[in-house]
Parts: sequence; structure tokens; C-alpha cells
Amino acid sequence: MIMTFRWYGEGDPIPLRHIRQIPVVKGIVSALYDVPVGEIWPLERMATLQRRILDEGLALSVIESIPVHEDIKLGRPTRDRYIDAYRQSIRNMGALGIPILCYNFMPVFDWMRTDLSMELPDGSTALSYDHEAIEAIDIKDGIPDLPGWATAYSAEELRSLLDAYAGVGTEDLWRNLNYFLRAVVPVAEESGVRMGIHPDDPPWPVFGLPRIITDDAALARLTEIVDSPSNGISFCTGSLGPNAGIDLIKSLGRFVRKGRVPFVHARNIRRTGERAFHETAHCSESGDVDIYRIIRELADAGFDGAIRPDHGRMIWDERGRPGYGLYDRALGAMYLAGLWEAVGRSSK
Ligand SMILES: [Mn+2]
Repeated sequence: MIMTFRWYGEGDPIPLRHIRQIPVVKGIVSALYDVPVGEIWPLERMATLQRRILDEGLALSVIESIPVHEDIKLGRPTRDRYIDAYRQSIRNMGALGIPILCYNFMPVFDWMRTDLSMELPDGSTALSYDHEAIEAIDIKDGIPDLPGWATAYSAEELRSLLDAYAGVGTEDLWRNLNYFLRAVVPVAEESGVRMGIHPDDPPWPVFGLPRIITDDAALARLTEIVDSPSNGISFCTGSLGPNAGIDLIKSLGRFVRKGRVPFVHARNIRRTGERAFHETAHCSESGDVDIYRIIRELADAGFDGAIRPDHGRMIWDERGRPGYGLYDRALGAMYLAGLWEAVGRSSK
């Protein structure tokens, strides 16, 4: 297992030289943030990023994410052009020896929260989600100021995208994911790149848009589309965790043993309702995800991929990108590494 940390490039308020001082972190999870969606990620640009990270004594372990163009998710005729570009970006990763690619297949919106700074009893703040607050919004009236999305599109673009998705049901989305994976996974395999889909966050439909990567059955269906180690899962405990119906430990163990989990996001959440939760510190005692058992399962199943502490709280008056401050994620990395060492050494 390699401990990694997400870094948003030179625009990230947290410098690499601080990240490298977290003793257990060996790898960086990053991306090129200014390549327009659908275009090829240039080899030289990725090489520059990789060299910058190497100069700090770290490895560029994971690309998170190369966004999937909406035309691919919608199954539009123009998708082949974007799929070709995606395949070339994967080849470029392979040429540089960057081994893991995290991506998602959520229509229009990425992860979504209704509050970016919910105060917890200890005075720290965390991201939270309440489906009732989402339901109360009619996005056709315009884009509300909600966190996690919306900045990528103008009101007009958003409206036309929503119209386009009006005729796209769950099975259509599966069909389009199928088409995409059949085209890109063979290239990933040839290139030595392991792709891992990130589960939908939260794991249910929002604003009437279909979401399909929401539970254990969906993960199984995904892995069956192409039988390849390059067709895997970025197992995010905090994205699947709000769905109380999932046995996270069982699901994780199952896919790790099949060699289908190149990447793990470790995050804890506290469920506050059927479709409501807030994020917490990483420790098992802080939330509803038993992180100790997650790590023990990874060790038992022989996990050899990358892991990173996912969203952290804001603590010690830190200001920064919601979920991506330095302090709480550093605590999380140390906690995860401590569990990993203890579990590994006590089983010998
Ligand atoms: Mn995640």
C-alpha cells in the first residue's frame, strides 16, 4: 500500500514541501486542471507535473481525474472523438509510468454537499449533505449557490444539459458507460494503467439525474463490463458510506481480492438521516464507517494499490479549499498508516 495525498497543483494553497513532511506520504494524487474537458492531456504537461513532484521526493501515483465529456455520458454521436482523446491521455500516462487513473461517470455534477462548513461540537467544521434541502431546489429556476458543482457551467449550458439528460435513464447511462469502457480499458491495459471508477457521491440520484455507481451490485456490474485489472474501482468509503444498505467491508474485500481496487479513498461520515450525513474526522469512533475494519480488510485481502485520506474537516483555524485543508488530512494519513502498520505487524 502506498500512502498518497491529493495536491491541486501550483494553485493549491498547500505546497508540496509541506505535504512531504507528513512522514508516511510517498505519493501524490493530482491532475492538470486547465485542459478543457474532452481534449488530450499533453505528454509534456504531465511530464512537467511529474518532475515537479519527483523533485520533492514524491511520486505522481494517481491522476484524479481525467473528466469524462458529457457527450460520452449522453451517448451522443460526437462521443467517439472524445473517447479517442481519452485513450491518448491514457497512453500518455502509461508512457510516463503513472499507474492509476481515477475517474467518475456522474452526469453534470460531481460530488455535492449542501453545507461546506457545518460546525461540529468540537468547533471544527465539515461538509454536510441533506437531501431535503436539495429537493427544495428547482434548478430550472437557475443555479443556486451550492457547493461542489455548478461553477463549470453557465445557467444556459446547465439548462441545455439538463434537457439533454431528460431522456437518459439509468439503463441508457449503463449502456454509455459500457461503450466507453470497451473502448478505453484495452488501451489502459496495454499502457499499464489501472482505471478505478469513483462511486457517485452521494450514492443516489440528484435533481432527477440518473446515478448508477451507488452500491455493491453496481460495482459488480461495472467490473463485469470488461474483465480486466484495468477496469477497477476507486473505493471511496465516504461516498458509499451514506448508503446504509451497503456492507462496506464485505464489498471492499470482494473487489480487492479480485484485483479490482487500485485506489482507496478513506473518509468517515456520520449518517444523520436516510439521505443525510456529515463528514467527520477519519477515526472509527468519529463516524459510521469502521475505518479499522476497512484497513484490516485491505491488509487481509493483500491490497497493493494507493490510498489517500479523503476530505478532512477544517481545524486549528485553517482556511482553504473545503475538504482539502492540510491539518485534518495529515492527521488522517497518520491514523491510516498507524492502523496499517499495526494490522500488518500483529498478523506476522
Ligand atoms: Mn472520494
